[in-house]
Amino acid sequence: MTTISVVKLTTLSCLFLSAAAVKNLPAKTTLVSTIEELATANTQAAPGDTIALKDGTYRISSYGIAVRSAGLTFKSQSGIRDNVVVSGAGMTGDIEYGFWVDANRVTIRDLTIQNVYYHCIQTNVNRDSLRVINCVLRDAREQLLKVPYSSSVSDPSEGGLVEGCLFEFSAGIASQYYTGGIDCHFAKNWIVKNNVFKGIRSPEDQVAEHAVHFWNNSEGTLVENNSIINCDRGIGLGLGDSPHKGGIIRNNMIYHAKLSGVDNADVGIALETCPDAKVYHNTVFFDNDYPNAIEYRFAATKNVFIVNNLTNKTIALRDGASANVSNNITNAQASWFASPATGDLHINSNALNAIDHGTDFDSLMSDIDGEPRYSGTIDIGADEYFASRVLWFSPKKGDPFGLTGTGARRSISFFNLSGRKIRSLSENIMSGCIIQYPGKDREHSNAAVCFSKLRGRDSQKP
Ligand SMILES: [Ca+2]
Ligand SMILES: [Ca+2]
Ligand SMILES: [Ca+2]
Repeated sequence: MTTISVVKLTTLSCLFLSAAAVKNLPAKTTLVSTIEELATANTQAAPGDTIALKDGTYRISSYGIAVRSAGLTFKSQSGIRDNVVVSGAGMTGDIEYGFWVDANRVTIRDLTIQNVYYHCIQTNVNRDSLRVINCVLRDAREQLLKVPYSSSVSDPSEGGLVEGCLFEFSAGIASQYYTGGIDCHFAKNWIVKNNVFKGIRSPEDQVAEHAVHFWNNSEGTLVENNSIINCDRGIGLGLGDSPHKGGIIRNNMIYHAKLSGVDNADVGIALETCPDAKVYHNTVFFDNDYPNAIEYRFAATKNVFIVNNLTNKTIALRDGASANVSNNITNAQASWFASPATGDLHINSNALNAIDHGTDFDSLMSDIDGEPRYSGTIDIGADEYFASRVLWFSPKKGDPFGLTGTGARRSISFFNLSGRKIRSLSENIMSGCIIQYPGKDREHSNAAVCFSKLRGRDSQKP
């Protein structure tokens, strides 16, 4: 019998990504266990090679690891990022970078990179298709990841991906104000997804840069499914008169506590000189006194959509901007969330104003967890709430399911991976009974079973 239970859902996007990641297999893999072996392998690597680091600490002896061959991959052999630490000499030490990337299509994954003077990772200008996946970037004196700008180069840094990483300061605060998480100039079509940012904060009077910031003629950035906790500023596209064009900010959770000591708490999401952007399905909750969760600023910011966001602060027009602002909630309560103090802004059954009150927008099919959103029952904010969890499976006709939980009326629906409903049982189904999959044998190879949300009064006591 297949028992319905709490299951961590594999995201739709991950399923598709893993298929795409199969191509471009590396030409050669070199295994290293010391910083000297790493330096030699890096010097001798041919384009497309992989350098795999055994578990341990790799203390950089000068400058940083300069990557000059296209298509190289640096990764831990174990795949466990905490077990392989690439380290400088501290935030005031003489090691400037973790990785200095001066080549296209470089991948850095499953590593910890920390304790450097400038940046854990910096690219040269116009270096395309950088991928930073499942890394920890910690304790740099300036921004943790940097893409720079040069007035003499007219081709942007394109197609970068930063996914599944942790950006943080081990003290919970930076060493000086001129810092940030990801700081990208003149970048085009980057994706920043499924990352966690903690304590990107200034200890001085001036506010730090954002956890995620794209500006200086950047374009088309997608920022989704990130958690941003106690950072001075959350996500910024553009700054002042330095523009960003287009871009999507969606499914992010941004929390800022009321902190003791220095606290430059500022905005959660900022569009500045940023036309044609879309900001939707974000959750921003502040326990501090900053009045605005989302700001759109300056006259060049127009044709912008701000939809289905869940906040406890204002969505603020500033300095002559214009936007289509609709179907947001700006009076969210702490009791609606799983654990605001730790930045967990998943909603619970108290969030009745948010649950199923979202609108269809931009064909978004999933939430911050990768759980599906279905037209007609879309929640406002980053999290789609399910009274019961969802299970993906490949059902055969007659497969039995036992329902757990306390007795309440439920209906049950079956969806395919595209989110289309393929079967449903709408009669009263009581907990403890056994139901059978109603479809044909192996009719759908990747179907999902989903208990529909309980309606009305019942929804408060599932
Ligand atoms: Ca380029
Ligand atoms: Ca819903
Ligand atoms: Ca969810």
